[in-house]
Amino acid sequence: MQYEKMHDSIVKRLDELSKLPTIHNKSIKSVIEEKGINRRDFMKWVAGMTAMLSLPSSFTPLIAKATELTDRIPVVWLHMAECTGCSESLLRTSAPDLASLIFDYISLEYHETVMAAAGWQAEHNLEDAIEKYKGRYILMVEGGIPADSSEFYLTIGPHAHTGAKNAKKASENAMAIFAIGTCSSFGGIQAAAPNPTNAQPLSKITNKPVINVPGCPPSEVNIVGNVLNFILFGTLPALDAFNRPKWAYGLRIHDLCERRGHFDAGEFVQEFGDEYAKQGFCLYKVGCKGPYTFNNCSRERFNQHTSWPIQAGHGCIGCSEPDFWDNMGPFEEPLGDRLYETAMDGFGADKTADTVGIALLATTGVAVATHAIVSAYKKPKDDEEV
Ligand code: FSX
Ligand code: SF4
Ligand code: F3S
Repeated sequence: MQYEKMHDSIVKRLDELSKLPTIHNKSIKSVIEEKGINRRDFMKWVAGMTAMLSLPSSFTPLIAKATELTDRIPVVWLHMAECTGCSESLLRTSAPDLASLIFDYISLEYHETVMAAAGWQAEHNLEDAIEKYKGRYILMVEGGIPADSSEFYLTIGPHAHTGAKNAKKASENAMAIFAIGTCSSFGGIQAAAPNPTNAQPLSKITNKPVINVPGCPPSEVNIVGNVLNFILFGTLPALDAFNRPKWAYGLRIHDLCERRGHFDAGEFVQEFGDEYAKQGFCLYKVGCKGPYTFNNCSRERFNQHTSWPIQAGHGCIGCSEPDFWDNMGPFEEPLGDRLYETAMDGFGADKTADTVGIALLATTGVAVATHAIVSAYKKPKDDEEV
């Protein structure tokens, strides 16, 4: 019944969206065909997206339609202080997969890395896009934002507007706002102690609601999935204590990790390159922060779903958590039983969940460390030889 109602309201919303003008003369069908991707692969991708958004498979045709309509809602993407890894994650795959093709197809009105314009023209294009699509565009912001008296550490364009000024202005007129990447969500590396430029997350620059899509960088599916989710529902998704969509950040890396069986069996890599590393044992003792990190990397992976940090042999460094540079280090040592605390005190839509979540993390910290210590006494048989 709940799904029936949801289905009907999505159908209605997609019908309304399909009446809006399209910016392409081409359908997504012909765009993907030109790139040599057949309909079957497209539908496979759509089915995967449906599951990722935690929707039943009967919604797959609706997700296909929503994908078709991604060119009806204009997107403005701003760069602040960052490494452009978030855009790279999406656009610079060696053989563009569907997520990046769909991003190409989206009505991207302004994106400094991919647009042809520069200087005066670029600045003009941004003002134009904000004016023309007032109240109708999705704003995506990548990077931390130097604020207050340090605002001038980041200036952009011929008028040397500060990043904070641009972000604030673009936020005021946006229909929905996404902070893409950990820098924009939580400050990221720019905000690491001693935070010399007073870099702040986007949510501290605007009073409007911001959906955080952290990860340094986030995967392309989490970025495109958020656009699709907004197209489907037109409202904010269910968020966790740090305003991250639950469909993407609802579980810990540790919950979905392919090495989890080894963790439970007390089988740990003792140092990088040892015999246990070759056998794919758990990386907790060489610093994995998967038990404290909420993200879906193990399920979605990076580079066309090829691999992810733990598969490549290094522990998770907690890159989608607030203040991970300060709180999760040293990256190659276990967090042990140090309590995990976050500087984002009180920030978030659900304070109760926040308190419970942090208490859970603290308990997990102790439990995980205890497990690792206890299992040190029941090391794998040939441990002495290593
Ligand atoms: Fe870089 Fe984006 Fe990290 Fe930050 O990603 S990958 S430093 S999250 O803002 O460009
Ligand atoms: Fe995987 Fe890390 Fe958990 Fe080990 S500690 S199971 S490597 S997430
Ligand atoms: Fe980041 Fe950990 Fe995923 S380091 S990319 S959250 S595995």
